[in-house]
Amino acid sequence: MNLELYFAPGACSFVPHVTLEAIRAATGQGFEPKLVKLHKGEHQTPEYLAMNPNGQVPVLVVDGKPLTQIVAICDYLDRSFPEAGLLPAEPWARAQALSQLAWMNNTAHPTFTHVFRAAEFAESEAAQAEVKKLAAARFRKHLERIQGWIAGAKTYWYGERITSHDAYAFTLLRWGGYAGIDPKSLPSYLAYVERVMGATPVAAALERERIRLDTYKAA
Ligand SMILES: N[C@@H](CCC(=O)N[C@@H](CS)C(=O)NCC(=O)O)C(=O)O
Repeated sequence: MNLELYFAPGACSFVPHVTLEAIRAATGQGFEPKLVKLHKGEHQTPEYLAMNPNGQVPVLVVDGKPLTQIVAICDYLDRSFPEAGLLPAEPWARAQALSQLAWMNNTAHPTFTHVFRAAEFAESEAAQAEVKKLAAARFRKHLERIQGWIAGAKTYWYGERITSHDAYAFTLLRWGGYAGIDPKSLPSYLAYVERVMGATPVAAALERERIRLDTYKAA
């Protein structure tokens, strides 16, 4: 199988990026990372839009065929490489895991988009500042919910194996820094993310993307 991942450093494409590194570690199946320079508009070219009409990362290309949307990509990778143990096998536990992944993707993630790209949601500077402030407060509640979910985690979200959930949890806490949320104010979430960052598949993706948990700047 030939796998290519279109990704941008620090973006949500970190989730399938880590997932593919976890698959490589568990099965030996490799993938080709394809860097997309968002600041240069590489996601808006006709060729890219033919793969993903939304003009977004990530795109997973499987034997020449593009697949978009993180939840679909993670589900596809889990079904293709069950030995990597990315999602629980038991139907109810699997549905719960997909429910959490979908919530991170369709609720927490778009809330952060309102912080990061407020100009797309309001015209005047004052209105944009208000959108940003309200979305940042809401985003903090989302991070607190994730902190509650991982409260019982021994090592990673699902025990000893790194999964897509760990990569999303890292990404959202990292984005929190841009929303003015100090990761130290979520101590058990931070301790968990520090463990996650030390795992081999995560460390490989962090290195390739050249990112760290350093987005928070004290006011
Ligand atoms: N629901 C989409 C979200 C994708 C998304 O929001 N991608 C962002 C990066 S985190 C992006 O490519 N933004 C570039 C743009 O919209 O211009 C998915 O799961 O793939």
